[in-house]
Amino acid sequence: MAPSETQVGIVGAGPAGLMLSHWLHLHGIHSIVLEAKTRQHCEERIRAGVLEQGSVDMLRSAGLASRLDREGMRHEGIEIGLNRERYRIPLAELTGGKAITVYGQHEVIKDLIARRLADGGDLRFECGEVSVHGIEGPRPSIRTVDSSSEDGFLCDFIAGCDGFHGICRPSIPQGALAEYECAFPFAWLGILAEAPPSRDELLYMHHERGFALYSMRSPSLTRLYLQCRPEEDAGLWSDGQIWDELHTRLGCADGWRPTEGRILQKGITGMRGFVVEPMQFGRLFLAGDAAHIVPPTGAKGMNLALADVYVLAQALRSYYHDNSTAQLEQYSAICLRRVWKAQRFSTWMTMLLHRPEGASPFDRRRQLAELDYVTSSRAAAASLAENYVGLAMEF
Ligand code: RFL
Ligand code: PHB
Repeated sequence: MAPSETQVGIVGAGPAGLMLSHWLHLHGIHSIVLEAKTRQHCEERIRAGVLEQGSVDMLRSAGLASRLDREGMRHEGIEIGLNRERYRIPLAELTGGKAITVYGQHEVIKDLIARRLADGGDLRFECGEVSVHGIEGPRPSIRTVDSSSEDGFLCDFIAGCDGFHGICRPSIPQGALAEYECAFPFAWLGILAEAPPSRDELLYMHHERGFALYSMRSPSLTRLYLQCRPEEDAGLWSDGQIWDELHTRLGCADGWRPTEGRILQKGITGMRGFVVEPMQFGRLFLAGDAAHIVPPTGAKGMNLALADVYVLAQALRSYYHDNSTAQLEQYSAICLRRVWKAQRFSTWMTMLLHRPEGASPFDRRRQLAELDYVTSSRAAAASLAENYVGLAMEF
């Protein structure tokens, strides 16, 4: 069978791949998105929940925010908890009016898929085994193979938007990219509960027994996390044990505690920092989790994915419309400046709030002093707020 042709072949239908495809469409550039999983799986996978101000502005400017503007929950502050007390970080007040919006990643995905299909986009789900070829040459290709068929796609460029466990990054010859990695000695046990949120803002709680996070997804769904050990099995935690631990860690001196509800999902999320440099090899460009991951404490992963593909789409536009490769050559350097700042912030938030096992008495006191500083100094809170709502996009 003759291969299909496209200008940009995109591997992966997560936030990075779908958003890139939409931007390219707006710039008049053809793309095909090849996704291993089913559409339903992509639309139901519960992951991130916090959009930076810049991500919301970007979705609006791309014409993708009508449901986000109706259903997204704009939060102008977050709370840091310490010693059963809550301290508010007034994000909007400290950043000239910027805020975050709580809107599930799967809702962003649903909006993007619906819009790409309405615009006649070529999205292919359940692609079987996907492989990339000829990335060093002028005409790379993508091949998909399943039990009944085989397809080929000739491309000008390939965008590897296939997440941390995808095939694009490992297709780059060994030694061509530098890998930087940091493993954290904790994980999160996350639950989704059928309970209306009983606080208006997110609560990041430092507790002797470990970190806990109170978040939400909608007026009827709460999302909560508990610091646990990386090797733990979510199935070994009974619902009762989870609620007991959440009450112990999140409960406050004023009597507030999370409202219980039926637990709809539970799972363990490992925590690590990872970056490859550069985020490109030949005609293969990596974006989002395929190129970098951050620990979730800073709520940055999905936002970084959206920022990467904004830069990549602009660079591809300049290639096709102005016949210039200058922006494509700058793609990795531009993204990495933001990625490393997000990596710094996410690591700092993680180490500020978690309880490391075996910390020395010196480190423990230093950590408590840092929490005291962040919750009492306007300058320290302003720095947290500036990073949390998202640094300005740079080009
Ligand atoms: P994704 O979302 O992983 O999408 C990659 C897609 O590629 C597909 N794929 C393949 N397709 C074809 N062939 C192959 N060989 C393939 N291999 C994989 C996959 O099926 C998938 O559809 O990557 P992308 O687009 O780069 O997006 C990154 C984000 O998903 C991720 O950074 C965030 O979810 C991280 N994250 C958070 N980010 C935030 O910005 N704010 C948050 O509040 C936040 N909270 C979180 C998070 C991630 C979490 N987990 C579960 C890791 C909370 C948690 C608990
Ligand atoms: C979430 O709601 O899933 C969430 C919120 C904030 C984080 C991480 C995850 O830092």
